Amino acid sequence: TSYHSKARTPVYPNSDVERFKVPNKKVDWSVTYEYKPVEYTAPSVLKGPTWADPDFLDDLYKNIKFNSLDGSVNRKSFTGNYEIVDNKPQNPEGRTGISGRGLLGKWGPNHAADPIVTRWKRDDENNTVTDNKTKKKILQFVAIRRKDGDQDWAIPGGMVDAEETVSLTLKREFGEEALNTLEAPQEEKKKLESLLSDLFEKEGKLIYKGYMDDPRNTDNSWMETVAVNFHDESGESAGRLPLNAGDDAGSVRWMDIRKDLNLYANHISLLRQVASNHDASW
Ligand code: RP5
Ligand code: MG
Ligand code: MG
Repeated sequence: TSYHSKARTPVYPNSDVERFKVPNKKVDWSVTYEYKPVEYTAPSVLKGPTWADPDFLDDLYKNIKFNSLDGSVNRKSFTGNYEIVDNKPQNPEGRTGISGRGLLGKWGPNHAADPIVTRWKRDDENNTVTDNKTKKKILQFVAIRRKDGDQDWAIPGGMVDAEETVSLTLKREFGEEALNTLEAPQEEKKKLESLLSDLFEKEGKLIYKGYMDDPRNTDNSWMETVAVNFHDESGESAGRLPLNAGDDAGSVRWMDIRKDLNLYANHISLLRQVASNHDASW
């Protein structure tokens, strides 16, 4: 297994900060290593937007309740209790070459949700399409192209806002990034809202809950996600959504799921699970 490799990409996203090199064998905190991580918290985070925690040197830092539900912020990790070392949360997956928060607002876990909306690939006659090699039907998911970092294609996920339930985040982020609900005119907004409700009211299938190997992760801040699959078997509901990129998405489209896709973070492993659940081509 090669966990936590995006969290060690040499140059930190949206910056020219180079991570201290961490070879595979030195990722684990229990392995001794002459380790001097580079301290980095992005200026956008240090500015103190509402979604960001106080800085380490701020008096308010002491009020943060790690490993618990801290007011409206969930600081629990899906990985279990994380260590607090020198008063800072320690990445449960190991070293990343950077200390501080980088682009992430929260010390410790930063919770996100990933809606994986799928349909079967169909030809002009509306018949499902089978892959020549695997002899299995090809599944498609709604992919967005991120505007940050390497502008990778990704699942249209996003951060769980304060006071928000994960199921609301799934629906809201899909709306913002794949349907551009934020910029839709009032009338249009209502229509999109009802399409979204149809799709997200049926219970999705939980794909994953846990640590996400994200290029923004640091030794003290990391992404965790809940990924849920919403599948349109007939292709007549989600399959016909009016895709329109918005917010953090530069483009959006239906993308064939295949094992050689090069996607953001560790999104490919979520799709592997989805393909397997549907016995789709992989
Ligand atoms: C990834 O970052 C998650 O899997 C999710 O897709 C995404 C959330 O961050 P933003 O899209 O809000 O930047 O780790
Ligand atoms: Mg978003
Ligand atoms: Mg997003």
